[in-house]
Amino acid sequence: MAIERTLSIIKPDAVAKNVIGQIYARFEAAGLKVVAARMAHLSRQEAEQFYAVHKERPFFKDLVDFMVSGPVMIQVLEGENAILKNRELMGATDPKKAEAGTIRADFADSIDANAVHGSDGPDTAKAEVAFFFAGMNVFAR
Ligand code: RTP
Ligand code: MG
Repeated sequence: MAIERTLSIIKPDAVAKNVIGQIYARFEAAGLKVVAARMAHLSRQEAEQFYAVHKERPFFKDLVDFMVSGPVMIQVLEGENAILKNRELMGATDPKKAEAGTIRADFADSIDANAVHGSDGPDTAKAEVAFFFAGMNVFAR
C-alpha cells in the first residue's frame, strides 16, 4: 500500500473544546504521523479560497462563517493509505450519521460544526497541503 500525505484541519469547534490532543491521539493510534502542523485563524479570503469548490452551494456562507469563527489546527498526516484512513477516522460529514467511535460522532455537534476536515482524494490532498504549507518544511520521519 502506498505511503500518502493528506491535509487535516481541526476546526474551530474542536479547538474551542480543547480536544486537539484527543484527536491527535486517534491519528497516532491509526498509524498516521503528523509531519507538519500550524495553528491559524483563517481570514475570510483564505477560507473562501480553501473551500472554493463549494462556492455555489447553499451552505457556503455558513461554512466560511464557521471556519473563520476561531483558530484552527492544520496538519499534514502521513502514512499508509492516509487519505482514506483519515476519512474513516473522521466519519460522515453529518455527525448524526457518523459511525460510533469516529471523530465526528464523538466530538462534533452538527453538520456545520463538525470538528475536522480531511482531503477527499489524491489531487485535493496535494493541492490542500500546498495551500497551507507551500514553502514550509514537511518533515520526513
Ligand atoms: P470537509 O471538506 O470539511 O472535510 O467535509 P466533507 O468532505 O465531509 O464534506 P463536504 O461535502 O466537502 O462539505 C464541506 C463542509 O461543508 C459543510 N456542509 N454543509 N448543510 C449541508 O448540507 C452541508 N453540506 C456540507 C460541512 O461542514 C462540511 O464539512
Ligand atoms: Mg470535503
